Amino acid sequence: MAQKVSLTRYLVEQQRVDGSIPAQLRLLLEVVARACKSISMAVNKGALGGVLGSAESENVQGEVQKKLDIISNEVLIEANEWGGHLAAMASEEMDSIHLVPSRYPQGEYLLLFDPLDGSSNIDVNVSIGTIFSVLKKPDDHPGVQEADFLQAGAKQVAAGYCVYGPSTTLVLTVGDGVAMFTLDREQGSFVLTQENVQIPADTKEFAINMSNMRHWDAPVKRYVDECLAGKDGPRGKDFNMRWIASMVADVHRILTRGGIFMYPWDKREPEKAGKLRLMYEANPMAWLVEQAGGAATNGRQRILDLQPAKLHERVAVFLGSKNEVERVTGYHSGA
Ligand code: AHM
Ligand code: MG
Repeated sequence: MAQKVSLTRYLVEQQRVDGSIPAQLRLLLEVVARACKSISMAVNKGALGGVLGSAESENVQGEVQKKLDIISNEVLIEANEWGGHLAAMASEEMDSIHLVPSRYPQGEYLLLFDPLDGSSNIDVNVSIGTIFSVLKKPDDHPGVQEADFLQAGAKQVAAGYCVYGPSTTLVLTVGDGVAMFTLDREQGSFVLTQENVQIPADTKEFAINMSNMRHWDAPVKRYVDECLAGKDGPRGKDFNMRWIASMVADVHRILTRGGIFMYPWDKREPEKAGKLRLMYEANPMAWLVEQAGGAATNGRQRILDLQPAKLHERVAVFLGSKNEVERVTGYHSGA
């Protein structure tokens, strides 16, 4: 029987082969994976752990926080504070950046995360997840400021997510393809279950919240109308639709069997570029998708090229199978 490769062994071997994972980054990824393991345990306990329901508070985006949003945020902060690999962290659940306390050594990396994505699915026992993005702190000045985080997604040095579904799966890129690890609960470790993940360029499956259709822009409406027209329409084929309302789970499906995920700008809140956040939702997912041969745009530009102006900036998202993302992006430019 082939030997199981743990996340630790995978990272050590990657570090040896091409030096793509410096020691501090390896520690960071192991710490994030450990935190995800704890979050997975808390999620798994559900009502028995007293972790369901609202925390009766709001985050900086004005969204009501669930108990598990707060617990997951704390788990990630506590796990990452003391290792010496980080300079600071930023989270969907915190207004401003969180510096590593001065009693601990400062590292060279910046970590951003959405501690528990898909919050509306927590209490109904549907897949949710943690999304993370790693940047290098600019080394031209001492200390850390929020401005240090405002780097384009193309500058990420690692990105990934952990989906808490029927099984817990960690998906990772350090810029050398995408690897998936499944949590072996008996062993307590993540085991490599897929390497070199590839998204097919074509698909017959789209994901979008159809209830917002009347608020969409014309190019999005055109794209979805053509999918819905099926065999008899201009696309000449029938499409299937999925919408889990957890980006992590929708992206996981796309990395597994292809598809296109869309959360476009819409007229409900026209001053916002979209619902999803650029730095800790769209950027890490866009990089994973590109690393798996897919594409990710905001309808006009490649997501990874966007220069963030603020930490909690929002963005429209079209990602997944390359030919479909290029088609809907083309519709935005009048093609
Ligand atoms: P969250 O980070 O507060 O959970 O919000 C992000 C989630 C995504 O996971 C998902 O794609 C989207 O919101 C679902 O939105 P909607 O409820 O509008 O369908
Ligand atoms: Mg989220």
